[in-house]
Amino acid sequence: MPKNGQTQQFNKAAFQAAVEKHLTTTYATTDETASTRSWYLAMGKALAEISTGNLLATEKNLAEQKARSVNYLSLEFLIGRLTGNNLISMGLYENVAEAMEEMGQNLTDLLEEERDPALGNGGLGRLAACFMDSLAAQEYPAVGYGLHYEYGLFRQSFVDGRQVEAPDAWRGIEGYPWEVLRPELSQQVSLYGHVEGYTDENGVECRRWVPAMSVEGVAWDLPIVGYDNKSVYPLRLWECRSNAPFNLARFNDGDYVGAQYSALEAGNVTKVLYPNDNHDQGKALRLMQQYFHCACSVADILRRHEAAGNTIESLSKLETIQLNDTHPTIAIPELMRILLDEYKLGWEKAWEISSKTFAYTNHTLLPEALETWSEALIHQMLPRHMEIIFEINHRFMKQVEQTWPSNNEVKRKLSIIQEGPQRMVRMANLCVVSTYAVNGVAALHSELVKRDLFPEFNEIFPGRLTNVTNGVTPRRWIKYCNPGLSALISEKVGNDWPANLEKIAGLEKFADDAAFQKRYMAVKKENKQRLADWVEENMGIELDTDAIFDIQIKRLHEYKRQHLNLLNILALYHRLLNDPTFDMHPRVFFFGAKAAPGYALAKDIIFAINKVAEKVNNDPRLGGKLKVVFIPDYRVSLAEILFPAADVSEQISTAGKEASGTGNMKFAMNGALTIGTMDGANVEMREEVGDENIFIFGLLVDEVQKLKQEGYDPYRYYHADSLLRAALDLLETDEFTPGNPGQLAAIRHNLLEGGDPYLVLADFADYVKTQEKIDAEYRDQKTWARKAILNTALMSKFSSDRSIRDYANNIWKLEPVSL
Ligand code: 6GP
Repeated sequence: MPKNGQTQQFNKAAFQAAVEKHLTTTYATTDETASTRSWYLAMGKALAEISTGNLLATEKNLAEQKARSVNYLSLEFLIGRLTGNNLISMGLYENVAEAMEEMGQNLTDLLEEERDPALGNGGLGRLAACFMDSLAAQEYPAVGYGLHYEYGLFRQSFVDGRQVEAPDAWRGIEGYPWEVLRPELSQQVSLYGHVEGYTDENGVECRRWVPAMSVEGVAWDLPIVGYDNKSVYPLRLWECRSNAPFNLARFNDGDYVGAQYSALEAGNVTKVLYPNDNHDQGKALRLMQQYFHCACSVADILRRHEAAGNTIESLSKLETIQLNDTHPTIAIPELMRILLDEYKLGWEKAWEISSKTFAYTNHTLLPEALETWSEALIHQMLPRHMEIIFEINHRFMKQVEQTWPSNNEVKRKLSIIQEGPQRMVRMANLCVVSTYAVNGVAALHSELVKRDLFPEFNEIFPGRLTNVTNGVTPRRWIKYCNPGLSALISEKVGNDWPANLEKIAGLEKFADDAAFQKRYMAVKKENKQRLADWVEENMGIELDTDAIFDIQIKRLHEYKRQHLNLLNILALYHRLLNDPTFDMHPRVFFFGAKAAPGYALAKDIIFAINKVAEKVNNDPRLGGKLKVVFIPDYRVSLAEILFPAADVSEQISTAGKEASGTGNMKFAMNGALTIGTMDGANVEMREEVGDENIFIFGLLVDEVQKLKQEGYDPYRYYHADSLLRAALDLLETDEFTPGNPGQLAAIRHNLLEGGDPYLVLADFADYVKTQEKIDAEYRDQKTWARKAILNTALMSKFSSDRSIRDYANNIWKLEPVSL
């Protein structure tokens, strides 16, 4: 049983009274008339009362103990539904199920009423959510700082196979029951204006920012409940509200209407999450979002620090700020500005504090994702910050000159300012120069960060560049989403594994146990049935759970190569129809993916998969052997059904492109076997499970680089491989778009004339061969079960608890503090 204090404190009658109270006073309904949704909301509010109390107690305790904390700054937190997960962490799942049952309500139905807070795009945002969970579970003092977007990631539907986006008002009209407004924590954020010099009372020449307008930042806290402990940490999300009249310059000029108009614009700052994954769009409003986020968060960190009676000189001893990719980089010049202009510390002192406070995580090597901002834009919106960036660069360039005298090439490469017709600020360079630690997110990725992205930085700042391999929380991604497997694990290794995933290795010795294999595979079957039921109910497609469930779920991106998967499907289709000797075990290929609304080829790939699905699923000639299911509106709550149901996990990015991946870990924990390239964390997963228990294929990083250097010619593969040719050529016919040939041709065009930038054709043959191997091995269910069990047993390294301990021990130097 959990040792959780909260379970003991739970008073059923008081809880039920709180639910009743919220039904009437908050949602203006009664237990006779209330909808399931109102019951869910009232229950959520009653639970939030408990967590808010613990949040305030945690806050007080940490301030009193002067505990060192991490501040995790991220523009994205893809938390998913909180209610079920928080109930598990609070140790109240059964108690609340019973309490609600007595009130005539079924907990499972109530949980289905919650809409996912989709405040992130993909990997980076979901990692931030897992990290908050692991910080709280291990009681490493932490505050998560993000934005309270009015609209989360768009909702996706398909109209004639094409992606259509709709706004996601995730809070509904009633608001989100778990969030609590913190009116006392509001901040004012300045924008635009100019910088002026002045002489202070001691005759010292100073600079100060005279902003032209300000907006208000309002704090909402979401509770991150520690698993099996009492600590609750805030995920603090800032909402932008306009101050009216706030455009001081225009207001004073008499432009009253103009000033109000800008107020409307400022109200937009936190309206919507930018829907790009691994891609920088460079819009002014995005820079405003970033600055708004950083200004509110840095001010709040300083407020906490001072309220606890600490001096500014001790800031870096008590607080560390982790930048989740470069999106919050502007926090660096913001802290410098405050230390220089408000605390009047002088450059050396301010720099010493600031550069010992910040650390930065890099999440991608893709050039199109590396952020740059035009100097002109920063200068206009944040004139003082631009001055400070120049000064940081000026001092850094002197250091470069000392290390590489008169070497202009190195200077050009390392400079924070990129020269050209339009000068740009390179945010990653600013981060590396201004932080005490820079980490990649998997061993291979961190090596490539050192070798290819920042080799000179690695020389000039020895030891600064390091690795922390990603992980995922076993609470949400095993215990909550896979109750069948969880029960089986607990029976064999005891029930404390969710907080100590090392324990799961105890399953290894049952891998060959026939009775255990049976039960393990029975759980898998139930999970496949749960997914099949969802698909039938929501999409009207009937599935056979004896088929191999093969799943690729992640953002749609060329580098992730959903189109490689598609080409294999087309090859299977071709062979089933044309080769009488060809046989295959029935297989269902599942996809789940959103494409950035402006990413045309990604949308074409979605369309093509949907069109192929339509045909394949209804073609009697295939004898039901091949099914394709593209799950619409892929999100965390659907992931919770998909991961446990997978037999095969698709992790097929071009080597060197996927920094880590985290879905790969969730699949393997839940007993899916990976088909994957030697990329990201696949490499370390292979180390853990052994080569026999994972299906690796494709070019290695160095082979990819070599092939590109030598001049890659996709036509060579096209001409040499008749199966590949057949698959590609199908895209030009009207086989899947009757009467409209060529509707799918854009993909073929990109792969042939377009030069196939992600080497899909080069990896095709090996991929097909490896899929055939999987087909053969699946037929031997005993061997398959053994491998699946070993995957679960050998995944403990990939708990985000381990990742967070690595950060805490090697980077942040944090100690746990229990409540
Ligand atoms: C992602 C990486 O693509 C993925 O490989 C990694 O697992 C994840 O970050 C967490 O580290 N990157 C992004 O989502 C992104 O937008 C700028 O990077």
